[in-house]
Amino acid sequence: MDPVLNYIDGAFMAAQSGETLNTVNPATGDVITTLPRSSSKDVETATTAALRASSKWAATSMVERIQWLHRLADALEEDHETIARLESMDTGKPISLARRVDASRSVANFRFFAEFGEQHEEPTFSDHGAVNHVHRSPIGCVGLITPWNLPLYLLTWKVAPALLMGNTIVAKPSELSPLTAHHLANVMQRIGLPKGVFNLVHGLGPEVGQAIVEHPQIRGISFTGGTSTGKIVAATAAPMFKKISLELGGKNATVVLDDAPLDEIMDDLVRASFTNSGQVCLCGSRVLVDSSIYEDFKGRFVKAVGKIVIGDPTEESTTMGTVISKDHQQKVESYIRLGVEEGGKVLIGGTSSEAPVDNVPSEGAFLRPTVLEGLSHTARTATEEIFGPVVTLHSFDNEDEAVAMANATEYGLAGSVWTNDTQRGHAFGQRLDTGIVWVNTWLNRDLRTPFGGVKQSGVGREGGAWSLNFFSELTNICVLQP
Ligand code: TXE
Repeated sequence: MDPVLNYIDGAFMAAQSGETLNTVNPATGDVITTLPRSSSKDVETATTAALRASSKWAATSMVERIQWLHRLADALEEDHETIARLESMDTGKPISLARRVDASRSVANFRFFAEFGEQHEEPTFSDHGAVNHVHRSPIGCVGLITPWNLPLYLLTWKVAPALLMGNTIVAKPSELSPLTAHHLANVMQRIGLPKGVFNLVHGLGPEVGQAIVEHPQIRGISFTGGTSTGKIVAATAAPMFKKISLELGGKNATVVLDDAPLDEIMDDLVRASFTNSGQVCLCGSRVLVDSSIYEDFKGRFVKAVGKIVIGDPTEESTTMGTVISKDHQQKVESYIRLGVEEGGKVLIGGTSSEAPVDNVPSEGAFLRPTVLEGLSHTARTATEEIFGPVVTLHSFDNEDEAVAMANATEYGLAGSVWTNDTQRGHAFGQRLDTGIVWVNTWLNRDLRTPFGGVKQSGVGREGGAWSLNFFSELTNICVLQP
């Protein structure tokens, strides 16, 4: 495969240093291709290009920018299968998932913000003989830094509103999953998006990401990734008074109340626990079950987890592929071992040596879905983000105890509650210290809604008007009426 290159000022180029990194197929351990190991010099070149393009792009009308978003959605739609295959190869996720989630949502992100932009009207406020007009202008040049779990999905989730609001972009995808960002740059060039509006700089976080965050002329930073990295990003950006959006880690609770219809929800609960090998910040990694139904639930859940088809991500029948890398496989396995050390019992799965996946290369970062029970809800395994196919089961005796357990981590991103009574579920959801709660569903996404977390799960919200507000500056113009 051709090398991945930086995309700066409408042209593809290597890092000025000439240095490269390898991107690896996690299912085989094979090197797919190389990507630039860029530095602050490349970030400087990209930022200069973005600044040069800034005033002309800001002067385009919303109608023109909406047309560009539609063109991007159309182009990604044409490339849907290519994008799915690239994403699956780069991350080890099953091709079926890459089609259904990554490729489809990347198209939807551009389509949604185009349509949202068409419908959006700025409010006016009249009082004291005056009319107040809210005037929206771009931040200018923004930095977008994104992770490896949903590479194009999370990059386009930021690119679409940033462009809609008239900003120019310096983006940095994870060094572990550069392929689809590179494809997006190819699409940008193919459809003729004005040069300098979108720039892509590949490389290591502390070298390229850090350079973006600390660049004085990149005035807004939208970051999705780990909480520990988010702290570094925040510490750098805050004293520079940059706008900052942080979508970080999570340790989400799936709460099964005593009246939950177990016959109907098991597949959804497995999906909520193990989608993308548990590498979705919204996955439920702790399952809290009313003690009166715990044993019945446990048997059904373990049986349903046993039906997951683990294997070659290119096979249509595969429903779980690998985790992102051998390093991450080892991190996740260390938590499985910790879970046992902390008193947990493995009900299904285990480390790759204890529960090897059949008929896959040993170089592949495969891990079976693992369920542990018997752990305190305050154990490290039950409170630290693992970000892999590992779930802990816990029981509670009443709703107050379930709320206390669900809120007992330093994270606060998402949660779900399962019950026969939706009003009971809605009331329960209001007691969870999270940014998102699903009742009898999971990953049900209306893109107009606020998306984000509290505590160590981040700062700010993305989605609909929240994205427009992040990626623009507001001026209130008060006009005294004659
Ligand atoms: O995130 P990182 P990764 C969590 C999950 C996962 C952990 C690490 O726990 O195990 O984060 O995942 C760039 N300045 N989530 O490695 O390291 C980095 O190059 C600026 C939850 O993806 O935070 C990449 O492009 N940038 C999350 C991006 O930050 C830096 C989804 C994310 O990398 C940097 C993914 C620095 N100093 C992981 N260091 C979610 N909430 O969805 C790294 N980067």
